[in-house]
Amino acid sequence: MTKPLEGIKIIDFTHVQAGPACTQLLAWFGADVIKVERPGSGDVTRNQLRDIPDADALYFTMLNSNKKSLTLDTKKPEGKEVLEKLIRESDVLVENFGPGALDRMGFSWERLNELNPKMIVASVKGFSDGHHYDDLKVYENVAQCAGGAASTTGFWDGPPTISAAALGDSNTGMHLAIGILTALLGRDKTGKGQKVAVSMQDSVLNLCRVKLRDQQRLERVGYLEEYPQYPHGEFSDVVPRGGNAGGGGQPGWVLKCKGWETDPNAYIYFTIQGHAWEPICKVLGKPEWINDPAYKTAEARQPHIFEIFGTIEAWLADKTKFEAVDILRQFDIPCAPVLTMKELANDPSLRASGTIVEVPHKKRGSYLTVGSPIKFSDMKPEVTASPLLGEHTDEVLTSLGYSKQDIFNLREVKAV
Ligand code: CAO
Repeated sequence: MTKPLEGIKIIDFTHVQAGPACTQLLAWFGADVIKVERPGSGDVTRNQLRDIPDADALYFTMLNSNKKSLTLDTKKPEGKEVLEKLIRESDVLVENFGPGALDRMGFSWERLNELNPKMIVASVKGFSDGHHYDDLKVYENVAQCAGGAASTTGFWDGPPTISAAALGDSNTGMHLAIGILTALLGRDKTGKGQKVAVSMQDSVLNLCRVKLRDQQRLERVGYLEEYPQYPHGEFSDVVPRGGNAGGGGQPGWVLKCKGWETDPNAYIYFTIQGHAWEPICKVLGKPEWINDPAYKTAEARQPHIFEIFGTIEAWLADKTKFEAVDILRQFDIPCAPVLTMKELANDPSLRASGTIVEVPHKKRGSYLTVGSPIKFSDMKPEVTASPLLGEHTDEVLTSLGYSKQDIFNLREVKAV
């Protein structure tokens, strides 16, 4: 089966998570992704949090599948020469070095554009160009704080909180992938490459859009009626942390199920969607609430929403999270069990859909990873193992016209 991005050659100058997540996605969809790594060490994540001595860490294998690995010291003149050749015949270069690193290496946007005017140069940085923090190096949690996620996540009586979801890293990589695909479509029309830049702060903020909505509502009316602080608590002039409240017009909360005393994940998320109020009352054995003016509308329920959640928890006390959802799903009530990583890893539906995949690896045996979350009718993205460090160095150099002797010479000067 021909994959849509077949024939697109990508120089993957990325490391850690934000950049690799982007290029991995493009590789799944058929792009020829050549990861350029420093000889001897490679991407730092190969060594981070290893669970098997001498084998690439899961952090690396789970973000670099379907790629080739070329070791190249791009600070040495011989290495730069190889990189220039690669640039001349590639469609995209993706990088997420610290600010200024690519320029210091001698590959500014101007130089890259001169070497290959059709090439798209895609970058992730912590902050956008020209931002007053644009000199900062940034990791995930830094971005979550800078992008508005931390100040709006957690409970009102606790500190700003980081989400486990990689809002700063993988999310930024997904934004970059959209930018690259857009620039490729643009190139079809203009014949020209362009620079695509995504900042981690901007990508986090893009996902916190509704919190910026709330800031404006708060400034206009002084309160936010869907937050737990309403109507009994106080609002300041900034969007507060709302605990587990639903973000829109459907109040919701994380509720205890049978076994919560010993199992920290024996919970469901329960949403009180307006149209499901009648079935909710029937399930709970509270038919009198259906038309009671104190309960009938979302507005009337809000002042005592936690009393309602308490009643639902009493109903949940003798049901596991799975039993509860199996009952509630029959009544069109939006809900889900709080699933652990162990449960997700073994979920038969996720295995069947290719979202959780087991990948054979030369050194590790096999490992689990998250496959493509995007499904297509004409293509099933296949996940293949991440490359060993320098696994494809000879192959890539040969394809660039280097002879065996040339490759030997490059090795002698430690350029590859
Ligand atoms: N050959 C020779 N040198 C190489 C090389 C290669 N193949 N690959 C990288 N290098 C060099 C770079 O040129 C750079 O050198 P100088 O600093 O001397 O110019 C150096 O390696 C390190 O680059 P770095 O600043 O990117 O690395 P770091 O470990 O200090 O910082 C990080 C890591 C992630 C904080 C930084 O890269 C960054 O801020 N990136 C942008 C934001 C980002 O993507 N963060 C998300 C990471 S995922 O959590």
